[in-house]
Amino acid sequence: MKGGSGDNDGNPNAATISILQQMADYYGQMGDEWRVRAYRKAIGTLRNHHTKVWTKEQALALPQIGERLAVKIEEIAHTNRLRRLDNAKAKPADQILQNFMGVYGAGFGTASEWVAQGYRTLDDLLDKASLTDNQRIGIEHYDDFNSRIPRAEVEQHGAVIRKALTNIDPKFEVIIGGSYRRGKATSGDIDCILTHPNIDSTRLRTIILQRLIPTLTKTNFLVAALAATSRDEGSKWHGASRLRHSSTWRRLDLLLVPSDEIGAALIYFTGDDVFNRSLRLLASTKGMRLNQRGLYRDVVREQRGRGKISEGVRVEGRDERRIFEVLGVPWREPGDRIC
Ligand code: DCP
Ligand code: MG
Ligand code: MN
Repeated sequence: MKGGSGDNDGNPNAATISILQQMADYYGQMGDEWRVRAYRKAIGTLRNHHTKVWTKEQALALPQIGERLAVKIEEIAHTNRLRRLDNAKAKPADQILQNFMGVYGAGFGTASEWVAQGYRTLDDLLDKASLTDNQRIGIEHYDDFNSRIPRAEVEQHGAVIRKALTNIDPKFEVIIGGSYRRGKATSGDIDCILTHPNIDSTRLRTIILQRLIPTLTKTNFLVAALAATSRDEGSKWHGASRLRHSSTWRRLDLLLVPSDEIGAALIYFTGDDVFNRSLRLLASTKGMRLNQRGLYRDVVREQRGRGKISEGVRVEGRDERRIFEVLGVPWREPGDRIC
């Protein structure tokens, strides 16, 4: 219930009334009718009062205003705001932001924009916001994408991909990485490395994009394609998959890796992300560079800034253990790769 601000015009306590009204609205949303009544009474009193109320004592002298409200009235009169209201406003906004950040593909920036545009719920977004196709998918499958996937189901998704891929060529290999490889009981998504002993990255990409993805889309296993990238860091495909007889969509990430990079890719895709960052940092302190394609030596960096003059020479890419060795780090089982 909004207090019409118009009828407070000219009232010396208009600013105070407006803030008290916002508190009343807030408690109304919380279902705290007792406080709503207390605020309404105080507001009524102030509406009928024709001098500005500055102090707690002045407020207490008026009818229908108790100790706690009197303190608040004094705070508002002197600061033009009420910390309690700021808190009340901040908290839900924060929760909305958290909620929006759970939409696949929406980071802090997008989520903040949605909040700033006044959207409060996922339904608001679906009804009113202008969304990309992928954002719409992320919202429509919000609960699916934010629920954990049991190991057994992760394996079933992996098996579907393995079957389709070995149908194309029996030498293909599918390794499930991410939190699954670290031994977690449940995963946030399914991270699959696809590799072949003698197919290079370009042809790998062609086969996956032109044969595997269309095949698995036709059988309704793949239900959404969310992103495909091909950069220095390697080829990735992000999408969603669904098991037959299940209506739950799962987030699926594919990483396409030629065999001479498989060791570095395994390290990268096993994580966790913090472990990866610390390993990369360690490499750089030793004049080396680690990325998802390999470990490089003789990297020459600019004096200032982070630019590189020489990319360096790749010393290892194929052998996961050997990368640890060259780095001088004792081998860590995937399950121990957390910082
Ligand atoms: N990765 C990384 N840095 C990132 C994101 C990912 O190094 N910013 C690497 C490490 C992760 C792996 O990729 O372990 C897979 O990324 P996920 O986001 O799928 O993370 P996890 O599989 O570790 O956890 P979850 O169960 O949430 O999927
Ligand atoms: Mg994962
Ligand atoms: Mn992932």
